[in-house]
Amino acid sequence: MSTSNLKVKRLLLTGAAGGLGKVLRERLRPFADVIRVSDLAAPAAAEGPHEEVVVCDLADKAAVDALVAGCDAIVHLGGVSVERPFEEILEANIKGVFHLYEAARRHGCKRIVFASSNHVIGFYRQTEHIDATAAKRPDGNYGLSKAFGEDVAQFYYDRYGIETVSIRIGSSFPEPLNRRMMSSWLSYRDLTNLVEKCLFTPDVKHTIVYGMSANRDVWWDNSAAARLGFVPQDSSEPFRAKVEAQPPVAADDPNAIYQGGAFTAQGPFE
Ligand code: NAI
Ligand code: 15L
Repeated sequence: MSTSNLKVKRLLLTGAAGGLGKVLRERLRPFADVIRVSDLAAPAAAEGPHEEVVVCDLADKAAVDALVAGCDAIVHLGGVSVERPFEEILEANIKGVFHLYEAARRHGCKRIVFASSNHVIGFYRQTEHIDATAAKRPDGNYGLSKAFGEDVAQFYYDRYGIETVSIRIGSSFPEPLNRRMMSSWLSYRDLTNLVEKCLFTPDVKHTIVYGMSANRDVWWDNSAAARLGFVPQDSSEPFRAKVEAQPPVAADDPNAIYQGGAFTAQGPFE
């Protein structure tokens, strides 16, 4: 179905001071009367009455409760976005996602778009082709936290009817930075279009999709995203010559073996 012209009254965007948060703060503007932008690090000041800025630590249950009050939908980007010691991941990503869903339950917020990650399935090899129903194979503390987030989303749908689309984002940057990202890259335009579909497609229950553009060589069957009406417009192909001018990657480098690349070899931290 067409989701154009649909609008949320008040949309909460967490992680708004981060890389993708800054992008989506601008690009989601047409899809909400008011966007409440939030982060632990102070986001830029509100640009007008269509924005509300709230500094909030996702690990703080009471603060998250107040943050979610009055919001009709949430795009949840906030949290630690790289591999880190468990204690850091625990606060931002494990407690954080739980606080968010609890607040959504208390305040009757019925739609969440959760920024999950390819690191939920990072230990699959780049020679394997999987869809979103494949068993999870997290590649570290960070991947484990995103796997937990997806399970929280499923539970809050089954128990309370809160709908979520979990996007296992590949690599969303202005351009692919290395050979691995030729497969995992998601352009900002495709990210925005996908988030729009995740916000407005009816009856998504808990759906898991991959966040990738129409790249040439892919590891993921993204038919679940296609069912939401997502049609990627971009591809990593225009960047191939630039990326392949980089020094070759050794055959035993995790970046050449695993879908999760270097994340599979980080840690332990003590
Ligand atoms: P980022 O690290 O630039 O942004 C994350 C934001 O979360 C930061 O501004 C940070 O201050 C905030 N944050 C961290 N701990 C917090 C806490 N306790 N309370 C409140 N805010 C906190 O990451 P990026 O690239 O913008 O990613 C956004 C989301 O998408 C993250 O959840 C990340 O895990 C996910 N993702 C991103 C990918 C990418 O390629 N950019 C790939 C896969 C997943
Ligand atoms: C992620 O989950 C990270 O948040 C991002 O910074 C990239 O490292 C990305 O995965 C990736 O796998 O390229």
